[in-house]
Amino acid sequence: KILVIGANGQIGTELVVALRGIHGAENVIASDINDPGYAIRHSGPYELVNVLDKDNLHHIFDKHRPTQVYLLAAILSAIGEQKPKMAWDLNMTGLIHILDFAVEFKTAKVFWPSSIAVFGPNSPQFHTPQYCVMDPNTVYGFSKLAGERWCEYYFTKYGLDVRSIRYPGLIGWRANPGGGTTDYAVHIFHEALKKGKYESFLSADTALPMMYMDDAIRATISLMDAPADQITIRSSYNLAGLSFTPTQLAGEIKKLIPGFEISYADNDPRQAIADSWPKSIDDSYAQRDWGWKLEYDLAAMTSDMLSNLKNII
Ligand code: VAH
Repeated sequence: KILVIGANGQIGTELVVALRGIHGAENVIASDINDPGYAIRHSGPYELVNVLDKDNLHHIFDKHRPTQVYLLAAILSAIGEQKPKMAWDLNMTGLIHILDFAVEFKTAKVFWPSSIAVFGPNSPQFHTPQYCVMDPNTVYGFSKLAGERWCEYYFTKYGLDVRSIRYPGLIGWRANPGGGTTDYAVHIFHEALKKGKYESFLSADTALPMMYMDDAIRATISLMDAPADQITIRSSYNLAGLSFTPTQLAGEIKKLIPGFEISYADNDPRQAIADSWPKSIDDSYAQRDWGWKLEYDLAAMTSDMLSNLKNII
């Protein structure tokens, strides 16, 4: 049995679909703090889970004895700056509860998402390496950095096979992002189809590491399926994706929606968060340890997003 916690989120929604396609719907338990979207509930088992409620978690682990747990519940960068203590509590205490129950119930593998948000203003900005100065200045960023330290600690101290990826900004059509800084790169597609224009909350030349969700899900499953002795990083793997600016993304959309117009808001608080992050990432460890290779470039991502979104908007 595989337990996905945070199944209604941007990554969770996609992971439930992918894992159910591989393992069968009845073997993948979707769970979240609230009732699911229609699609998730009606394709397999669903539980209400609150990662801050130890009794609830103990009951779920005892009932399902999961062999794998994906903990995707988190508060992202932008909302994290509005609710810093709540973000720290949910992101940190939630993780520690899951790590403890995974040890207690001998869960074979645990996945936990980190982010390129663990890097900060003094990290190298281009081709940011796996190991470097990391001075994140968002609560989300340093909760993810601390979480990486906890993951490596539980591997070293208890032998827990916990694995992690530092995701770039993720772009997908099945579920919207919630409260992140890279969300502009999803909103722009919806607005392009609905209104033919979009006002970006990040400035025209803000380059960020991004990735199409199909690549992110494939990377996650590749990492989780890799033999344990190939995994040399037990904090979290850099994953590069592709780097682009709002202007470059708008240019790609214009090729398919010729009249599309982009404009730029100024002094949005998310600009400062984006400016503290790297512009591109080096993911040579993921390439070496578990054969990672990106499939979607900017053109392929843009056409796949638009062709899927236009059917559901
Ligand atoms: C966020 N989507 O914007 C997340 C992600 C790298 C960005 O961590 O907060």
